[in-house]
Amino acid sequence: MTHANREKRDDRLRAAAAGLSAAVVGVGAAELVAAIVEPAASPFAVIGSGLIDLAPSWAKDTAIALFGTGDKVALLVGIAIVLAVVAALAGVLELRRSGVGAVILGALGALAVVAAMIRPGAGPFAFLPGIVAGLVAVLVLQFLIRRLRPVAGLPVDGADRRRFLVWTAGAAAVGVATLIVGNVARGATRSIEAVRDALRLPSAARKAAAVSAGAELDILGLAPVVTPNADFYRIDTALIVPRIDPADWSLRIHGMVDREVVISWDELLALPMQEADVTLACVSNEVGGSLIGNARWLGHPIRELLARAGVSADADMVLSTSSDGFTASTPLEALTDDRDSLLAVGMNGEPLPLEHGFPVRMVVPGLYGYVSATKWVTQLEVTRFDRAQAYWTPRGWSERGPIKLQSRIDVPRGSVDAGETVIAGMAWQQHVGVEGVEVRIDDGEWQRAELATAISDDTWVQWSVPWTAESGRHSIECRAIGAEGETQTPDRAAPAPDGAQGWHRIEVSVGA
Ligand SMILES: Nc1nc2c(c(=O)[nH]1)N[C@H]1C(S)=C(S)[C@@H](COP(=O)(O)O)O[C@H]1N2
Ligand SMILES: [Mo]
Repeated sequence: MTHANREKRDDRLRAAAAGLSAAVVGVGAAELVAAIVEPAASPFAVIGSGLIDLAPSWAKDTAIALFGTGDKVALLVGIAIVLAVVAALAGVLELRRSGVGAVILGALGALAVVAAMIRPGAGPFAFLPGIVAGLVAVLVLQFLIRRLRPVAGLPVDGADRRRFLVWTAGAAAVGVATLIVGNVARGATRSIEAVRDALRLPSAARKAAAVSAGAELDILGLAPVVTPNADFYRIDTALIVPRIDPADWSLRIHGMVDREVVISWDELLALPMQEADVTLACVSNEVGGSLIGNARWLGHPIRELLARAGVSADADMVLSTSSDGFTASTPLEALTDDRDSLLAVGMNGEPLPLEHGFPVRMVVPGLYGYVSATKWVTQLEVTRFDRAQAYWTPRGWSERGPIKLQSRIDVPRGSVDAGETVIAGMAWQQHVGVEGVEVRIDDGEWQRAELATAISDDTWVQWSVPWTAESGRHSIECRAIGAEGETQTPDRAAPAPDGAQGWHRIEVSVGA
């Protein structure tokens, strides 16, 4: 390679570094501005949320399959990688022709502005972080690239290139520092956590019976029958957890009603509260998966509030909306019959954790979360299935989502010593109930498992079978029997469109 060619290639690398550095400064400045004016308008958050909303159901399922509940982190890392590549390219192009790289970075800023402004619940300053990101990145890019160009006919020399490097590294360092400050600043606005911590929830007028001692088999490796809040699965489209001050929260019930009802936090808490043990399950849960959990919820029956509004006889659905624009379509009868459908404020004796819908969410026994369990709920529109669609319906999921009869093996897992051991797991069909579980080893005879005492028909139930394990490899399968006598179907189905099905089968190796 000739000297001139090598210089050219090195300058391209420098220009790429300048592009990267400009992007880091732009993003850092935007995060800082977002932390001050509107945390939810951070360019990363709004572009990520936009991608989540655009994603077809197969993409969502693939993301959950690959990354589990780490899918959001994976998305943010993905965006960062794409941004880095595009910014480096913008640097190289800017060196070749002034203005080209600037247009690219400016366009990225514009994208962030649009994504921020079309978010449901966008505030008046939602446009600002994106504008700041674009402007700062363009100015820094042009400043740095100018340093790589001959001035007044004098070629760029070694000293110029060293100065360029210092500027580029310096800018990147400033960018990283602002990024850190911006994120710390966002974390420092902990006021909602403080409000939550200070809350005292009213005690229940209708308490749930104490969980019977027979409900918990206490087997190592078996899921506990009541899931601690910290271990409760989290699934939602919210890249940034909504932060709602209860003082600002209200719920509006409208649509096909005799009179609109608006209820504030204080009004809600003054109503009689009820406890209910309900197992929530995600429609995306694979056979044997862990997107399911059980909690004791505290809330006011939704039925009572709907009665207050007076529901039209033609209505057959309630479209619930969250503060961040998610919607769920719940069959009206699931909210008006005698089941414990709650407007919940408490989870396992605490106010709802922020990620689980603080201050108020819906909990409906018997339906998958995507059609019933709206977190951060702010509106209930009484309507009809032929008039309105919920978030996941046009994305390939059924408009109705009753929970399927399912069972899962939790232990043993992987390998076990030969001799006396135990096979144990969970079974569920909320609001129907489970009558039994059967297990078979190496495709042998089905044997009946011992069922723990179910907390209620609205919760999952533990089961176990003693097993004398002989060394070698074995397969274990389970199937549940529903309270109405039907056996869990062996026919496999993927989660989309209305929930996975099939028997859970595991392989274990038994050591000598
Ligand atoms: N606001 C809002 N509520 C939501 C969702 C969402 O994306 N946004 N996802 C639903 C889905 S798909 C499920 S499975 C449950 C999960 O509730 P959890 O995260 O408390 O376990 O919340 C439901 N409520
Ligand atoms: Mo879900």
